Amino acid sequence: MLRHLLPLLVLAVSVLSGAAHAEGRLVIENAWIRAAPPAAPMRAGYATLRNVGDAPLLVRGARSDAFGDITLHATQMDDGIARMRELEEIKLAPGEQAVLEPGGKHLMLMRPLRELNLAETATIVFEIGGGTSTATADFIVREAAEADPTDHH
Ligand SMILES: [Cu+2]
Repeated sequence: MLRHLLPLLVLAVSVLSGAAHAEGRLVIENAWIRAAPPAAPMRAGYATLRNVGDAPLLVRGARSDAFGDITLHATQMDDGIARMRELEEIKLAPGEQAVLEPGGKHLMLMRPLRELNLAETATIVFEIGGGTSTATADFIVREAAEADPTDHH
């Protein structure tokens, strides 16, 4: 029994230490979720993602126990009309940052699983690279600083 278990334990430890190492490389700042009526079927999340490591980094997606599904989106103006498209990943070179902000890239937070009122937080886990490492941030619900003409959610 023990003989079969041992290789599994070694594998688990090496995966964990790999994750901890990569975790230090993605820094998530200014994380917030736009306030919305309780019945809103989706929300938009914003943050600054910074690669503080010395290797390129791929942010492939995100998950949270507060939402049924999260995708990476970009908003772009198309003949004066704001349109969204899904991003497969966000690539960050060493030292590079991506600003997720109203009118630009954002997290599309779909199927809220619980109420999220002003000043409450939702924990969002970003999946990095092949999905073996993650970075986590608490997103706080707040009003947008000003009205956003490209907001279409
Ligand atoms: Cu969107």
